[in-house]
Amino acid sequence: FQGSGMTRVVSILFGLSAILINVAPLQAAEPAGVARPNIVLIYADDLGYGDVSINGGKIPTPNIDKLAQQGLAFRDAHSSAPTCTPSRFALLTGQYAFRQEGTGILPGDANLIIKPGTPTIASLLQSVGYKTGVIGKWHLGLGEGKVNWNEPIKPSPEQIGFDEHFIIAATGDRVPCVYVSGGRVVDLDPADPIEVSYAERIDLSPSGAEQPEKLKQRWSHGHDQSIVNGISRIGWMTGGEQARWIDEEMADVIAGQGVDFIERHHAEPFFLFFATQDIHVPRVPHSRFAGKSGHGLRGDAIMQLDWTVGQVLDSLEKHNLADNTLVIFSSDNGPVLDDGYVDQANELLGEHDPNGPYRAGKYSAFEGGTRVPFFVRWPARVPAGGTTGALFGQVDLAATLSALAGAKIPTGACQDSRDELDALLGEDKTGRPHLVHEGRDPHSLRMGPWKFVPAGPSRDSLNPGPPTKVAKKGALYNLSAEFDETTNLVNKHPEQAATMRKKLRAIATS
Ligand code: NG6
Ligand code: CA
Repeated sequence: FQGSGMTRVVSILFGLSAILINVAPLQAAEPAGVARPNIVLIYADDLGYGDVSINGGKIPTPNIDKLAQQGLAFRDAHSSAPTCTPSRFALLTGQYAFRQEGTGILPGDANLIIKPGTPTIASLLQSVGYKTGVIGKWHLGLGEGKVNWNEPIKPSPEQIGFDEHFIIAATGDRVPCVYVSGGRVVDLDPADPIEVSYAERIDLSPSGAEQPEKLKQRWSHGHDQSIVNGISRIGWMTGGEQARWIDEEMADVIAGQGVDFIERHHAEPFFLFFATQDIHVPRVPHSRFAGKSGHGLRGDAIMQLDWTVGQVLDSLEKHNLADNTLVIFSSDNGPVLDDGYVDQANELLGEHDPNGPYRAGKYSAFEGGTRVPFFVRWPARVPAGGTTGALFGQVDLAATLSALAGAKIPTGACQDSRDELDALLGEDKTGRPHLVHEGRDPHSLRMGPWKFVPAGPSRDSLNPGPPTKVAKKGALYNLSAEFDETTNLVNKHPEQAATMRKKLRAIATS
């Protein structure tokens, strides 16, 4: 009796699950024929438009090139700002960073600048069932008030939509030089607590300023405070010896975390924000890459970045996820050569052209500041081998990925983010009608082929040096006639300049 009862229950359950399986595809709100994709956003640091070989770079980047060739290559895609923190803020929140005070380059002990509860790409995807994780460079602050690095740190990425994190708090050149995961410093020995300060010299051991000759890599400007792993950094740090990272191992650690995340979540929809430390300074690649590019440590770091990308892509392949994973590859700002360490980035540059045909790079109001590599691969949906000239902003990813995944953005949130899914998938080749290129103040503006740079100083080189001073009337360039912003058309087309000046004001005050 029991046996036959069980059999009946099992067969009813079996029948029910068969019905459920049968109806499931009809209910899905997905594009016909494809399941909702996993999303992997690979975000390199300080990688210029021309730094990848598919965009003309002289350093081989076979994995990144392959990714681009298997999908869609953007020619006119932009980070929001020419530095890290505001770009990442805009990327995750779908809001231009200028709307909030205190969103410039953050010190390593800054507090989280995205208020818990603010919708982010991560929280939006999480709301529709994605497992979300961030690995690598964070640089959006942690905790509130004075952070105690020896206790659980809150708020962390967990409070703004990431189920998991394994991050460096700020940059490779800023203390604390430790990884943070689950709101705690990884491998911290409680008997050797960490102290961090940007205000006061708490580290009385010799600094980078005092012992430059003993350093593994010397500083050229700034970066002369606490010495960690033979390299002096910005800020002071004591303790946490066992938890300190080793720069040479960082790419392996981050790649390993990425592979592990995919392995653990391969059976459910996931969103991975995979933000490499490469190729930010200090450029200290593993011995597998050091000296291998023939273009110095900066080139070696590019090769290491490419290897890292290969690790993530291989892991998708291994789990049979490549076809239905949307992989986006980009960078947080344009390129820089001397960013504070003596690493021969200039001397060994050779014919390599980090900003491609564009003007200037990191920190600049000109195109090289924000026009970055941007590739989209989603074999199930996006044909291979495409290119697009659509104007695309990373600030649009919040609304675009939400639209793709069916997440609803609360009213008033992500105010600068536009649903540009058609452009992301290569179906609309125009993209945004206008895009702000955030600067310290003022901001520049793109409208179609036009670029308007208001009056003010702007970095105009891939190295520190005197800025170019844009005169009172501003500068206007037509990028369809020339890529490199050399001919100022502000006197020839004053009406276009006036329209753009007005538009900038309208966006800033909206
Ligand atoms: C600057 C640092 C630079 C880099 C940058 C942030 C000095 C002299 N320069 O202040 O080395 O760390 O901040 O880069 O300290 S970013 O990519 O994170 O925006
Ligand atoms: Ca950066």
